[in-house]
Order: sequence, then C-alpha cells, then structure tokens
Amino acid sequence: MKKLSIIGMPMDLGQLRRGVDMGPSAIRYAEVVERLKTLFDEIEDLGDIPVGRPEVVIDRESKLRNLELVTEKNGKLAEEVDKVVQRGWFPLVLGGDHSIAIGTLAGVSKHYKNLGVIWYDAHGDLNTADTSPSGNIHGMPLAVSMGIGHKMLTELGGYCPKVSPENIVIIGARALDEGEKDLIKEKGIKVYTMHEIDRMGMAKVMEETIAYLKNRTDGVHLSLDLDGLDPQDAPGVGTPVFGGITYRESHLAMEMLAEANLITSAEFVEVNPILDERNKTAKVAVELMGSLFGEKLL
Ligand code: B3U
Ligand code: MN
Ligand code: MN
Repeated sequence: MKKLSIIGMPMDLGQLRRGVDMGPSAIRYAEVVERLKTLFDEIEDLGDIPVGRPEVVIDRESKLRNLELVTEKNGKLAEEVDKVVQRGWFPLVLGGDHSIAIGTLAGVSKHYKNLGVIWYDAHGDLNTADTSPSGNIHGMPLAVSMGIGHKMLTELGGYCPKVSPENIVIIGARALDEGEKDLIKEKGIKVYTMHEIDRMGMAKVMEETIAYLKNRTDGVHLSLDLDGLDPQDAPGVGTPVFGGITYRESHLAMEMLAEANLITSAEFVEVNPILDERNKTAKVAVELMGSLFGEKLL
C-alpha cells in the first residue's frame, strides 16, 4: 500500500522575506492532491502546522534570528512527521523556508539507522552562527542536521545528529559561503555543483547519486529547495541565483529517483508566491512531485 501524507509548514521565520509562509497554500492551489492522487492508494492532507506571523524585530547583533520560535515550531513539525512515518505513510512536507528541514529530519531520522539526504539547492545551507553572513536559520539546516550549530536546534527531537556527512549529497550548489566550502572539505560531503551538472549531465549525476546512497543508507530524504532550479523556471523564491538547474533536468532527476525507488520522505521548500509569476514556482513544484512519485510521460 502506497500512502501519502501531506503536511503544510507555513514557516517564514528562518529568513527575512515575507510571503514564503504562503508556500503551502500556493502549492495546494496548484492542485497537489489532484495531481498525486492517482499515484497512491491513499492520500491525506493534514493541513498546516500553526506557525503564526509575528512581526520580526530585527536585532542586528543577534546571530540567530528567531531562534526560539524556529525551534518551537520545528518541534511541532517533527512530532507530526514522526507520527506519519510511524503509521507507515510517506511524509511530504510543503514549505515554508528551508529552516523546516530541521523539523522534518528530526521527525524522520529516528526511524532509520542510516538516513541519506539529497539536498537539491543553490545553497549549501551549511552555515553556523559564526559563518553565516545573514543570521538566517534557513541557511543552516544541513549543518544543524549533522549536529553542527546551536544546541537548541541540533538537539531537536532529543537526539543528535540526524544525518552523517557521508550520507549527504548536495546537488545544484552555486552560492556557497566560504565557511560552507570549508565544512564541505572538512567533512568530505559529496557535492555536485553546477560545474559537475554542466560537465557530466544530470543523468550521470543522478546515476552516481543513486548508486552512492543505495549502498550506504536504509532510507533517503529529499530536501528540494526550489531555488536549486534556475530563476527562469522557478522565479518565486527568496534568494534566486542565476545559472541553476533547468526544469527539464529537474524532471529527469525526479524520474530517476522514482525509478530507483530510493526516496522515503520529501519536502519542497522556499516557494514564495509574492515573488512568483502567476504561481509558476508552485506549479513547477507540483509537477516535479508528479515525476518523483512515478508519473510517466507514456
Ligand atoms: N548562504 C546565505 C544565503 C542563503 C542560504 N539559503 C538561502 N540563502 N536561501 C545565508 O544566509 O546563509
Ligand atoms: Mn535551502
Ligand atoms: Mn537555497
């Protein structure tokens, strides 16, 4: 029985631009349930985790913006995701800024001995308070999930770490901060930057990624930041970076993951309908979900 459980996480506290809290609504408006329902035996939409919309007081000294709230709300998300996995359903989380990966992974990882993570993103999200240029927690969730960062975040769910560096594959990176580059080298994280994607082609990148993770993990979480795609294809994101993965390459990547039957949980994040063009980015997200869950062209 293939069962899909959708959870909305309208979080915008991990960065400064309003609007990303409307990501789950935009994705639902793009008919996510209608699109995916033929691909599963059962599908449920659990609605949104309440986040609230406090006006952020910008403290220029503070290195971690909204730390308490981001921790608290991600704790709630972790509990919901945990319950979904326990029931044997596939958790699909709709973001929300990328800080929600801290909660998703806290809910998922306890169910696996050796969870793998595919981080599809223009950024590394490997910053800490010391290396972050912004203090925005959405630039930190991958480091946090490895156990690097503020204790409140790394200990979420009562265990740490959620994922080990050798089980991570980053795809699409093209805007890494210096501290992130150092951490990648220090930990030996596997990264396919845009250089490798251009050079090898997406098919080879995904073949290698799948072979690498299949051998060493017992479950793989896909954390897909829409800014991994080129802004021409996904304009509705808070921090667009030119020269990204195309729409077609992204479909191919999702189709290859479907074929490999590798992914056991997923989240699609950083959809910001205020910055979007007629909900294009949410529509792209839903189409990619279709490919990820086994939709075929023929
Ligand atoms: N690396 C920068 C920018 C950034 C990270 N994630 C996004 N933007 N979306 C930072 O603030 O950590
Ligand atoms: Mn990200
Ligand atoms: Mn990003």
